[in-house]
Amino acid sequence: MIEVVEGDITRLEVDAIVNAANETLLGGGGVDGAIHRAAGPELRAHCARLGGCPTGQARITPGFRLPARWIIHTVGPVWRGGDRGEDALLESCYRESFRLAREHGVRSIAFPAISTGAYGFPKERAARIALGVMRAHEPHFERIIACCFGAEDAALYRRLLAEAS
Ligand code: AR6
Repeated sequence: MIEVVEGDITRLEVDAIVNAANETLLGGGGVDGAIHRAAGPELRAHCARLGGCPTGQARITPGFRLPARWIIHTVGPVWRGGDRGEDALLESCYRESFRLAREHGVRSIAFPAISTGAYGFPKERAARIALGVMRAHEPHFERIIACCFGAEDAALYRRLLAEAS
């Protein structure tokens, strides 16, 4: 079942949360910064050993001080106008995150709106891609959460979910 939750992803009590990281995996601003602050310095030390992650792929780490057991770090595409493969790369982020989640026995997972902050991906276009991959994975999970940072994003996700049902 897909749920829309408004708020800070670091607070969610789920098996795994997804991080919108950059290719270094060493932290940054936005949701990445919030996750690193909440998980504690052990996360950066652990990530430093992973050797980065290419755009469209994902890596998994423990959640350290988070309520979530796992953090799945994925690197969304920087929006460059839409004809540089951005849609396929964003879809790949969601798919690869789900693939790692299933490999690790994750039953509940929360995603932020990957690429729609600093990386500038248009929000509705990104949400349609996110929800498409989430729907395809619904049978394999107890809870799939679209974690929205702000009422406007939550309203967008709720509208798109209602449109589809
Ligand atoms: N919980 C849930 N969502 C959040 C939170 C939070 N605590 N904080 C922000 N968001 P962004 P990107 C939302 O910029 O566009 C970083 O510096 C935010 O409102 O975090 O993929 C990385 O290191 C937006 O809807 O990620 C990369 O360099 C969404 O999360 C770069 O930013 C994504 O915004 C990645 O950019």
